[in-house]
Amino acid sequence: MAKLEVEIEEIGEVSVQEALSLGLTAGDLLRMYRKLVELRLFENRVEQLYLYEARIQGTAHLYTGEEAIAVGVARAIEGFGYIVSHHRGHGHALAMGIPPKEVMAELFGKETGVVKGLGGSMHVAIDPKRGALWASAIVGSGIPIAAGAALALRYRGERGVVVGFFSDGAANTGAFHEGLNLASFWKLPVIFACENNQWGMSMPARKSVTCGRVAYRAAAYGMPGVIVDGNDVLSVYKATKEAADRALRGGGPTLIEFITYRLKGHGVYDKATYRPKGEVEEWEKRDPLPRFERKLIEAGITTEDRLKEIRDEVAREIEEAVKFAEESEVLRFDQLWEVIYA
Ligand SMILES: Cc1ncc(C[n+]2csc(CCOP(=O)(O)OP(=O)(O)O)c2C)c(N)n1
Ligand SMILES: [Mg+2]
Repeated sequence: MAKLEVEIEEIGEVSVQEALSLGLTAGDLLRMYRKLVELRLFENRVEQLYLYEARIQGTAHLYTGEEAIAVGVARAIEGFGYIVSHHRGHGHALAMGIPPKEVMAELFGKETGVVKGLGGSMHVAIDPKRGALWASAIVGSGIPIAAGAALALRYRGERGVVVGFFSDGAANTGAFHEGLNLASFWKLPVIFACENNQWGMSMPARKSVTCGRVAYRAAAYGMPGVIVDGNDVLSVYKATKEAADRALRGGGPTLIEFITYRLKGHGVYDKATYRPKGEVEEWEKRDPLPRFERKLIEAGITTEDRLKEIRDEVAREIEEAVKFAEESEVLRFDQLWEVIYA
């Protein structure tokens, strides 16, 4: 009988020492910490604005708990990378360098928002000049789009890599299989970045991913599969850098499964009572922020006082973003003509 070989690389926790040997500087590590804080405090504030202050309408899917993925990926592809995002994209947008005030204004539906207030929470990670190509709330739809963008890079002769973000639920859509197969067939410079946050709405990934691990599916499409500690920003960086280097060398796509956890409900209004007792507490012990703080202090990169200063600075920046968003105007009705393409 023929046998399918499934060889999966696993990347566990990466030390500060190893990260420095991979080319990151102490300054880079602190900038990554600042970004992690920006993503976390942004989402904390957004939750408040929706749930307790009722200052934003609609809904939002928070990235809380998954920050290490966006931050590690964005750092690893800085200068040559593009991303395709999805419905949980606030973190992707901020990690790619879209200013918090523009993301916040988009949530408020204001013309100063990333897409003029016309897209809202599920379309904040769209800013091509910063490498954020596209975001769609249609689950899985970004996967073949990421492959298509990588094909465009090939056609233009541009040196670059596209990262397509999606989560465990999306790995069960037809678009996933179509996108991976085509990318492998054409050896495209794309990284399929599965943020396995353990849940697709109220469906646990342990049930829906029938072969156990999303990364195993890489074998079916003849590409490397990697399982990564998605709550360790340095592991995320290392895995993404390896995959990006391979793609730039013409080695084709990689499927990376980042193991993480959605610390909040599916959307801001979901209390997630379907989760087993104790699960959140277990994952809180692996929260990417305190973990990175401990590593930085233990490695002598910084002090608790400096980290607190960073957190305070970022908190002020988020408050300014809220003020900016509130004081901005909505797009005028007659300006709508400017954004109609067909
Ligand atoms: C094609 C499609 N089917 C269903 C939905 C409704 N829906 C929105 S988010 C979601 C769950 C997605 O789970 P996952 O891919 O794990 O992403 P996560 O929410 O965990 O980030 C579903 C079913 C949708 N938006 N698009
Ligand atoms: Mg999920």
